[in-house]
Amino acid sequence: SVPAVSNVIKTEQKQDTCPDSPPRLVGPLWVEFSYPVSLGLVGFENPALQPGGRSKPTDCIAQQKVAVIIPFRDCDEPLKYWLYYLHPILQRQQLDYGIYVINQDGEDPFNRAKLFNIGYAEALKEYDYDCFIFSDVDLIPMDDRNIYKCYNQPRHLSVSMDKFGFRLPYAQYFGGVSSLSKEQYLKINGFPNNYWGWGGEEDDIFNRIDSKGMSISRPDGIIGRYRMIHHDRDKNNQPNPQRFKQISHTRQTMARDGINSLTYKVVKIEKDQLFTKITVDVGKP
Ligand code: UDH
Ligand code: NGS
Repeated sequence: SVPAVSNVIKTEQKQDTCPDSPPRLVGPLWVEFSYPVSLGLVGFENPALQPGGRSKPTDCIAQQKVAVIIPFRDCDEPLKYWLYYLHPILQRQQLDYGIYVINQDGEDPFNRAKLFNIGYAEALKEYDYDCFIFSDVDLIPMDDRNIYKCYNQPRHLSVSMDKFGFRLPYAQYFGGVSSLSKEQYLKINGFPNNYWGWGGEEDDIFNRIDSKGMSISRPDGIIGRYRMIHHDRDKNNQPNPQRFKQISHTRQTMARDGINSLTYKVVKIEKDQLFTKITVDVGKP
């Protein structure tokens, strides 16, 4: 009946959009990796998480729907710390978010940028995300005012990393943690699929952004501090010898190499309480 319908509308309108400055942020954070953390502990400390590492604010409507994409292979220890530190931060930031760990199957050279593209595609199959965070598994923000959302321009979040002496290694550096809205991502045709092994792919992404007339948005060097979890360089992630040649041709290749040319096979999807793990066959170099 008519009265019942209007009642429903009233209840749905009760909640306001979350504020620009989330009220429960604390600012600088203590981040260290000297004691071990377990997934059980992370689950215990984050009881409100939904399967797949999903969460949204209960007291307001999140400004953005954010998929966090993590490229992954054989990095379980860093992942535990990442989940331990990031879940509480992302909840304080009042985001409607999900965590997607994109696990490269097999032993071929690692393909970080392609894993990001796959994460973008797979996350959108599940929910109407409008913002994508692309994060290495080993980077932990040291200040929760560094908000994991999207901005007017593509955002570089990890501007002040401990391993670089808390400054940018070079002005165009776009590695570590970044965010692009769906619109910004599609404008650059996503990321390259052909960077096998270490290096260069984030410079290609920078070139894509630059060539489309966008600029890089960044937090200041205090809010943008990060700690990196120490680990050994992986044997299957040798420097890509093609990378310098490749980044010199981004402007010619980007229209045909990107989200519009992405091919892969999903091997397995696992829903943990703390994250969604998608194991994929990315093909061969
Ligand atoms: N990555 C992995 N496993 C790898 C290589 C890379 O998960 O074997 C992911 C991870 O999210 C990492 C990111 O890709 O943070 C960037 O990797 P990188 O090699 O460019 O840079 P980094 O120096 O090396 O951070 C990460 C090596 C991870 C150790 C794996 C132990 N088997
Ligand atoms: C540049 C690489 C980037 C890399 C950055 C920092 O030289 O991919 O160093 O590397 N670009 C090329 O090789 C073309 S790091 O110190 O983190 O190992 O991200």
